[in-house]
Amino acid sequence: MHNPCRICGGTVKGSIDLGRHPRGNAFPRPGETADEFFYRLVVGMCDVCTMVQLLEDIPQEVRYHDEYPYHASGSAIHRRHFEEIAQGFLDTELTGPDPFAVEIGSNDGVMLARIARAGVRHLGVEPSRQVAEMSRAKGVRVLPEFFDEGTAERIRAEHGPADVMFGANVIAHISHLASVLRGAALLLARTGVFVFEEPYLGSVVEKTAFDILYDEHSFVFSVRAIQAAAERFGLELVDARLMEIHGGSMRYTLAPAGARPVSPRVGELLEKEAAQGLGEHATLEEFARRARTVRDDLTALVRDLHAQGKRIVGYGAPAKITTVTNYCGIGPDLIPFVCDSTPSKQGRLVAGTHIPVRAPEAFSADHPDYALLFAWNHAEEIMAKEREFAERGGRWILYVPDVHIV
Ligand code: DWN
Ligand code: ZN
Repeated sequence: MHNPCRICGGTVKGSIDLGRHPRGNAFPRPGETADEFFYRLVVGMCDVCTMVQLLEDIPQEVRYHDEYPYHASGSAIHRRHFEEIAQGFLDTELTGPDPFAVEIGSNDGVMLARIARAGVRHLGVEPSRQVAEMSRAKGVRVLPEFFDEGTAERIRAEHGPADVMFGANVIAHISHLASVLRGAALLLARTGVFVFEEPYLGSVVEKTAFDILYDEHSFVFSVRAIQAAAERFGLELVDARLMEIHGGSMRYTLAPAGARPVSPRVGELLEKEAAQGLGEHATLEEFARRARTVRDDLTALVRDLHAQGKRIVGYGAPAKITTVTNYCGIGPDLIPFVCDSTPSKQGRLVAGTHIPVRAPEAFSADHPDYALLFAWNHAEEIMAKEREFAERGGRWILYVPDVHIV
């Protein structure tokens, strides 16, 4: 399978083929599974600019519908993370006479609420109605649209240039990334910055985190690919920092070309990426082989425990659960339910495999023998919350970076 690159037109060769999958965040209601949408989950790298991308693109209106169920403020660690980001902007970038901040995909307003409380001009650009309403309730101003260069032009005409543009776990979701970058170049003040953080290819490869691959992640960014993409649209990558959040994300800072000094971190990370072979097809092919091993090991373990009469339930229903359960063929026969703290996911089913999602009380009311941790990036927070489970002899099953029991 080959496609033209969405950024530079080069050739993208499909190196990772995980087969047919439903949408990661579909979470259908029972009785709504008859005509689920499936696509072929194939990921590859551009042979010119090295951007890693999905070969089949799912229309954005299908993905970010009115009932988009993911709430960015669903974890205490995430809430703190986004409040710190907002405070950082208030302290360093939003200090001029009448500063203006724009967030692309502002979700439930977890970041912008802090900026709104400080009385700073801001605008969230968020097409999913329910989460946009949640942010309005926090005093956040929202434009209910998808961001592209047309939106950028209109925002600039109405509000003037932006001192800060921000996006978290959203920029890599936008298949018209070229238009987003053109829009950023249009909307940013000469002294402004465009900061975004997204799951990092280096961490995904290092951890064999194949479950980060699903319809929403049109791209998996690397420093090298972002530097090249920024350059094409009059922007420059001036900083990049690796963070633990979401199992390994990179925070990129772009500025108008030549406007800011470039941090030495950028060069250091580029060297590290070259040593890791991140720009090579062979690295993705090796990743695909390791993903198959994880699948075989996890399926064997779950089947074996089930055959021994052990009760296993799932913990956390992140979008990632859709990839891993569909890829491994794990359904309600092996895992009767998965618990998740997000009210909009409870009472629904994991797309494709139809494992029911229940409230966390279902877990604590009747502790199983094993809990398969799908929200592995929140392991610390969840294991601390569910200490009693382990104290009573319960064991956690993890599959990142390989299958193991703790
Ligand atoms: O790009 C995206 C990223 C990176 O975030 C989005 N497309 C959506 C989202 O992906 P995800 O769904 O994999 O995100 P999380 O944060 O790993 O999801 C964690 C899930 O676990 C949530 O549904 C909430 C749940 N949870 C829980 O039930 N109890 C989380 C915590 C911390 C808990 O204590
Ligand atoms: Zn390319």
